[in-house]
Amino acid sequence: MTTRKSGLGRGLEALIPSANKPTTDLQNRQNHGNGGSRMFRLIEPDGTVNDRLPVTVDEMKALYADMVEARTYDTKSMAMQRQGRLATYAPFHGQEAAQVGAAAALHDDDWVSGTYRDAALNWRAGYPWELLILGRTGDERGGQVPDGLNVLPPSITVGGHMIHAVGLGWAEKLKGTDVVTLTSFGDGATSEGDFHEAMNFAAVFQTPTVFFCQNNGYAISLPFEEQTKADSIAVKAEGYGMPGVQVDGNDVLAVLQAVREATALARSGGGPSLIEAVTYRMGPHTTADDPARYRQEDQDNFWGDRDPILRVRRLLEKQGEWTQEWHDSLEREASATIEAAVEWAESVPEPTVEEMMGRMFETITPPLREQLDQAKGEQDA
Ligand SMILES: Cc1ncc(C[n+]2csc(CCOP(=O)(O)OP(=O)(O)O)c2C)c(N)n1
Ligand SMILES: [Mg+2]
Repeated sequence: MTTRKSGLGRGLEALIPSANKPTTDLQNRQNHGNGGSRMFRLIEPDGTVNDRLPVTVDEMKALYADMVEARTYDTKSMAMQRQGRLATYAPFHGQEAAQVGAAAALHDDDWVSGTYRDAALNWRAGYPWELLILGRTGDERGGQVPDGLNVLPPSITVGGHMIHAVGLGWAEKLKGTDVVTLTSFGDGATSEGDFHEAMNFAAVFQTPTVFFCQNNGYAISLPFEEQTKADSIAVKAEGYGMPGVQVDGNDVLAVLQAVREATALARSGGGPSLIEAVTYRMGPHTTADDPARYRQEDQDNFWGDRDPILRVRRLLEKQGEWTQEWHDSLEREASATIEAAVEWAESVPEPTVEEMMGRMFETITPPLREQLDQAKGEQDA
């Protein structure tokens, strides 16, 4: 699974009856749904498996390697931000399974429209580390998507990109292709009007859109239970007339399987669906945040034991497929890859003011022209 691949699943409905039942379980709500019997899961936190796995052992190991590489990027980015080499950074530590699993289910030409926290999703969907890092250094050329790659630049505006995703899906439907769009967003984004508009439009027009919510428990400091009075994000699908399913977002195979089924449904003309991947943001909201001010250590410990990489390691260990040497070699390779990408990004010459201001419009607007002249004047002075 080195490129985006997908397989046919059972049809998303198979997962829905249990997932959509409302829950009154207090513990479930405190853990924003995790641990509940209604959640679709293939790998238990201790590494035991519930069902036939949808991948081969080699594919499982490739997903593990991808998650290790993604975490290496995340750790390096945090360190670089502290060194003043990157602008504000939004870590995805803890959400690797959700992002890698979702991307692994896509076809090469499917659209991906995600957020500032979706670097692993975008990378696994084909966006080079080099450009992701360049973008974080503050150079907007990092947001210039390579030709032929159907990945949108990350949306900083919470929720706005879901509407773009629906439009892209609608366009693909009108063109008669079987390309689908996956849009990734957080629990907080479901309180935006854009979420409602996107979900409603997608359902009414039956666009091939997969709404992929990474419910990581928080919108900055606001916990899930203060975000919504619904029992889950997944149940909201029903109000729009589309299937919804809650999956264990720290189980890479459950995510892969759910996204495969949702994309298969969309590809075959079955319209949109909503997947809630229940996960946990292990780090701060961004490098500008201090989570110690609003959450407890035991919460972090609870989720630390549910680490998505550790879970696959436990599974592979049970099958005699994990060794420390293998893991160390993956980390070494990942570090070399990320270091090379950093070196490239830091060697790119700074853009000129003409480049910075000349990209937005074919013909530069008068206010921009004025700013450009002023900037050039200051440069020459
Ligand atoms: C429209 C809009 N409102 C507010 C913000 C400020 N803001 C940035 S991230 C964020 C929280 C989003 O939480 P969630 O959707 O759960 O995503 P997460 O950060 O947890 O991945 C907010 C309110 C914004 N960027 N855009
Ligand atoms: Mg969140």
